[in-house]
Amino acid sequence: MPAITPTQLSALQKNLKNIRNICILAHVDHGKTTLSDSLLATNGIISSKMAGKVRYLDSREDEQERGITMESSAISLYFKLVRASTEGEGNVASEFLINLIDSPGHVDFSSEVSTASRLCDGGLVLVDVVEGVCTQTISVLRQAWIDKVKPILVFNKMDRLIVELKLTPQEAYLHLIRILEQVNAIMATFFTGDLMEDEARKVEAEKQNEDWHGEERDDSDIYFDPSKGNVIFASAVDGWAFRIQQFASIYFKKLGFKESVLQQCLWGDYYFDAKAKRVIQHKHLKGRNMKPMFVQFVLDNIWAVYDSVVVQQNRERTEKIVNSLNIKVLPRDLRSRDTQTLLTAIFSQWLPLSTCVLLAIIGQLPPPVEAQRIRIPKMLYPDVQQNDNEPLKPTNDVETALYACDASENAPVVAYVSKMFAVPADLLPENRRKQMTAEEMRERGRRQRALRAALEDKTNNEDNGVPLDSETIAQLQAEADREKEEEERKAKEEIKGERIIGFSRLYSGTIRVGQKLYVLGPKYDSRYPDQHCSEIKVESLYLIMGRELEALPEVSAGNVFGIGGLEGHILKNGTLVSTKEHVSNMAGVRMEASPIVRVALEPADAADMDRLVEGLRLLNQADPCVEVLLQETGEHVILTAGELHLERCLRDLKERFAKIDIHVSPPIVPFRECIVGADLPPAKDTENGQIPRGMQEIQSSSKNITLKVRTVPLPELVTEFLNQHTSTIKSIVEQKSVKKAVDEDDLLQQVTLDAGEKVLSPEEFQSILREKFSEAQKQGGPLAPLWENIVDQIWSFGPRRIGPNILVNRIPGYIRKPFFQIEKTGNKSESDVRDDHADEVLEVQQQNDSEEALGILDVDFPVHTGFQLSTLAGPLCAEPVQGVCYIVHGLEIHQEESDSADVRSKLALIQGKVISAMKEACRQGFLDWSPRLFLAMYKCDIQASAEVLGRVYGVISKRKGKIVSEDLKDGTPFWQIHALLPVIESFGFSDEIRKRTSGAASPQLVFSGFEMLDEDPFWVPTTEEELEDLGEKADKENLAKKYMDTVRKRKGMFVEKKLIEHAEKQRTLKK
Ligand SMILES: Nc1nc2c(ncn2[C@@H]2O[C@H](COP(=O)(O)OP(=O)(O)OP(=O)(O)O)[C@@H](O)[C@H]2O)c(=O)[nH]1
Ligand SMILES: [Mg+2]
Repeated sequence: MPAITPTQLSALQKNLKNIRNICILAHVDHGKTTLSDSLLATNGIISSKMAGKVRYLDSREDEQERGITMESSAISLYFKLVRASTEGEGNVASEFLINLIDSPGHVDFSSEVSTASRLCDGGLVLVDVVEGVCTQTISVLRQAWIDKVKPILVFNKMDRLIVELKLTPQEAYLHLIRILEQVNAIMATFFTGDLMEDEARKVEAEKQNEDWHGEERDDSDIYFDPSKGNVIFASAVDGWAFRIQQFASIYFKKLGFKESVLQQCLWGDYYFDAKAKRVIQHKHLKGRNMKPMFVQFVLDNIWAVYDSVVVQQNRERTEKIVNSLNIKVLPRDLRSRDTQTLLTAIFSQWLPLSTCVLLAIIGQLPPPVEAQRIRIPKMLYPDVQQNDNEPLKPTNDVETALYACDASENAPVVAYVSKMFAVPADLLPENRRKQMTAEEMRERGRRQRALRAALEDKTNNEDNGVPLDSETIAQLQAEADREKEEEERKAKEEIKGERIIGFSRLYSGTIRVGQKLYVLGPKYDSRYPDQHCSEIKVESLYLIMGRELEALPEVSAGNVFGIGGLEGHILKNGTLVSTKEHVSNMAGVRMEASPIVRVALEPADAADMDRLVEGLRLLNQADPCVEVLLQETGEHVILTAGELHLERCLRDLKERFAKIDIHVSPPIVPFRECIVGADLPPAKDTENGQIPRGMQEIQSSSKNITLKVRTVPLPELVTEFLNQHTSTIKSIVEQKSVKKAVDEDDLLQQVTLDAGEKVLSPEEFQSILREKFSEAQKQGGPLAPLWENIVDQIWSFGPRRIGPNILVNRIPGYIRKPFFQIEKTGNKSESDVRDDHADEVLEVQQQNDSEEALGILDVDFPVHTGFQLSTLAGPLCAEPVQGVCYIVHGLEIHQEESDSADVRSKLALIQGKVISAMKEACRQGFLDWSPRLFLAMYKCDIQASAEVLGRVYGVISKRKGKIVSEDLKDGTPFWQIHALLPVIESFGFSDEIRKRTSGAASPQLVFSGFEMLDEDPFWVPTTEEELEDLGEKADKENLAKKYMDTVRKRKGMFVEKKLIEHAEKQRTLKK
């Protein structure tokens, strides 16, 4: 039971100054959940003896089994701070409410981190001092930076430096300095990144002759520095933590300094000259061998405790230390053989983790009022330069309320729902079984006693041969039975199913149960107030207490809470508002990890299909990252961020959402198709002379049109550029197609875009693209002349209009509008904008004289469509094509084939044939070159000690991975390995590594993009040498072919197979 009642908590919710909303962030396994245990113990939610062992916030069964957090969970904590009053005697107590969110560290769940940090004003960033800064450490720091979440750095697992690495205090100090430098270097990169953006804005403003209002940024307060109080040293398992401030307050009198002075020199290059009673710097040491003050006054003490308790297990010395620290340890604990108990007993009094962390949170992290002033403008206007010291001024009443975190009655309600989560319905407070009141219990006890007495009476009387009062007994018995039945019935009636609760933060106003609010979806745009918007009634409000929820009648601004009644209105995130005036959408969260692992699902029993569909609907809602699709083939497909995420989703589906057995297809991994021309001659000899490679001339089967298309590979640097700027192309296409067909829009929506990609303006994009092509021209090669002027002739990008392939128009006498020229649609009437894109043509030399005859404009769009289709599904295994340029050199119309009246009536048919002809031309042109497959790759980070290094390499190479780098981590015996691993080979990789190294190494896999597999899937040995090396059948496995065939087989496409493997043998058998 919490030490404080929900009523008290909701009173606390109103005291804005004393609220802190914080999250715990770190790389996987750096101790987040363990640390939060200690904080929970202060509220009596778990016993302090068990803190660090139960990992209470890992409430799922699989989280406990694997020891990995998979969902972020929140808890509200109460903290009372008693301070000596500044004026005169007596103490002042202040009460604080801390809403804490524990987030997962595994990359598969990085979306949970972004949903958590959005709701918080501050964060604890943990670093395991042995592993140091890891990949996720960097990304959580970046997330905090983007969301303007103020961080505190926690050096966790300090005990490992002593017990495992056996460092001396001096060595440990140097080690810590190094990690701190690394973390600060990362902060500096974010800062310079912002500076560069400012610079770009300034240039832009100057270009347009606007005044530049930007101010100089100041980076002094973004760094971590123990003397500023934003660095904590901790050991979450042993339950201790300190900031140097604590030691300063212990020592300042003894050493005769001011406390504030000592605070400044307890960390850094300062030494204490005991004789002169002075602090000196390194240069004044004059060869004396002295320890830095941090070592002398802080680390040495802690090392001494570990030394006597754990290493030497010397009871006398321990007792001495206990006495000198002036703390009391039970004799039982002192005698205990379990060193852990003794350690905890000492540290929980000397340097209690919870007090230190809570004080740091209260002292360093801003309350909602302060935080919102800076965070909200950034959320509303992410593209405007902002200075934390002088945040933007509100421009209307809603913004005023938001910036000030106005909790008053008439302030507009604005809340942000960052994710939806599922709770078993029987855990909701309204469904929980009521506890019996004391009165009821007494009454029940009385009746039971009466019954027992009557029964005893009966037996006694039987012995004595006295007739019994059977009626009374039967009556009592029946009553007891009825009661029992009643209870059972109630228990059975337990509410089944799952409820979806919104995980939210209220930024302004007060919400009450029963209130009506508008829900704005992520696509809501204040210019179209009726779209993506609906109205709901608040069904319930909850205080989130880990796995339990407490019902609340109302919530006021500045708090994190749960809300019921959003089912069917919000899918993953959204904004809740009480008025539609002046509000804007806060829901535009960017995806950190794009889901890459895709599986098809079907129920084990076909009759359960409905339940699967329902389960998938719930899953889609309850998980911020999963994507659920119904494919054209009728297959249900889910996309997940990785293997572990997939596992969790399946478990949830099977056990909670669908409650059925499910068959899962092997994971489907995407490929890309591409061509290279390295060792092929640039032109082919045919009967009619030379034809350039990739050139195809194809007549449509309706015979109306002949297309001449040349397919060539794009220069690598161009492909790379296009791949990096998908969202720029998307935004250009969107600007071009405003008001055009709606379904196109949806096509674009299906593409998940990378986070962190900067959207360029069309002009910028065009000029960089030009540079890239001219660079490619300079590099020379047989294709170089093709790149001349190509940017002006771009017709389209594909597939889906935004992919990394280009369609180029070089039809003589046919000029289209430059792709990058965007008309302001304002002065164009809607009828001018045509679906078929003919409005983008500038000049046509019409060869025909009659209006009716087939013209080039009629087939413009079909040619474009043919290109889009053929790049969406390439010739190898119908996967998307990348890095290919299709140049339309000619489009000849054969008027004689059809009379003009006929053409108009059959236009649709003819257009269809043109699409197929274009597709065929692209396909054949593609196959004229040497095709290649691109594999989706994972970037893989592993830390391993030298002993298991060999095994790790073994597993990586078995799975066709590549080592990119390997370094010995400074000051530790660990190697840091970076490798690339094909996604298709990665299933079971983590488990295999863990097994082979007995758990000593565990990899982190992050999707890193596509990489070419340099092998032609159609290659067979032809020269004599190759035949000699490989034999006629080329028994050496062609990996590209293997992958290609796997995909073809899965898609039900034709797979070329050798039917007879051992023909010779069969012949011998026949004889
Ligand atoms: N030696 C030592 N081990 C610790 C400390 N803190 C945590 N651990 C251990 O580290 C492991 C991971 O701890 P967790 O708290 O689950 O880590 P986490 O950061 O919550 O992990 P994820 O949520 O999965 O990212 C557990 O085995 C803990 O016992 C510490 O201070 N010292
Ligand atoms: Mg955890």
